Amino acid sequence: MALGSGAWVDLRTGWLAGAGALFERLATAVPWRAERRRMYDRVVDVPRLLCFYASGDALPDPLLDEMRRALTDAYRDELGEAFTTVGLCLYRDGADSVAWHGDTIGRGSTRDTVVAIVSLGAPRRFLMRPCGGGPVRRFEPGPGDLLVMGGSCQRTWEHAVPKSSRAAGPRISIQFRPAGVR
Ligand SMILES: O=C(O)CCC(=O)C(=O)O
Repeated sequence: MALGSGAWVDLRTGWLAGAGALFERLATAVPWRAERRRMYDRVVDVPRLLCFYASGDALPDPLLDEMRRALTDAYRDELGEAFTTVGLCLYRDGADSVAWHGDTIGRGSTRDTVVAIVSLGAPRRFLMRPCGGGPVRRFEPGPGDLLVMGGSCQRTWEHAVPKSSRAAGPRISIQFRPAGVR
C-alpha cells in the first residue's frame, strides 16, 4: 500500500505459522534487557524489554534464521541487499509502548530502506503518521502477522506502538533490518 512521499507499507496477516510456540520459546530463551534513557534532566525506564542481534550474532531460535532468509528473498528487489540484524522487543502489557519515531539511526535517515516486523502474542495498535503531521494510519498486527515498511518510510513517516488502556497481554515484535539501519 502506497503511503505517499515514496513510502509504502505491506501487511500480510498470518504470514508466520507457529507464532504461539515461537512466542513461548523467545519469552524464555532471550536475555531480555531493561534499558534506561536520558530524557531532559532525568533518566527514565524504557517502557519495554529489548534484545538486539547485530549482523553475524547467533540468533536465539532457528526459526528467526529461516524468517530472515525468507524475508530477504521476498523483498530482494526493494531491498537490494540482505536483512541482517534482528531486534526483539517485549511489551509486557498495555503499559509498555514505543513513542513516535522513524528508524533514522544510520542510513535510514538519508536513503530508502526496508524494515520488516513480525508480531507475536497480543495484538497491539501500530500507528503511522507523516513526519510533519497528517492523518494517522492504524494497523493492529496480531500473532504471525508481518508488517513491512519500505521506500522512504523511515524518513518521511513515523511509527509508534501506543500504550493501551485495554488489558493487553504480552507482545513480542521481531524487526529485521539491513546492516546500518536502526
Ligand atoms: O513493536 C513494534 O512493532 C515496533 C518496534 C519499533 O518501532 C522499534 O523498535 O523501532
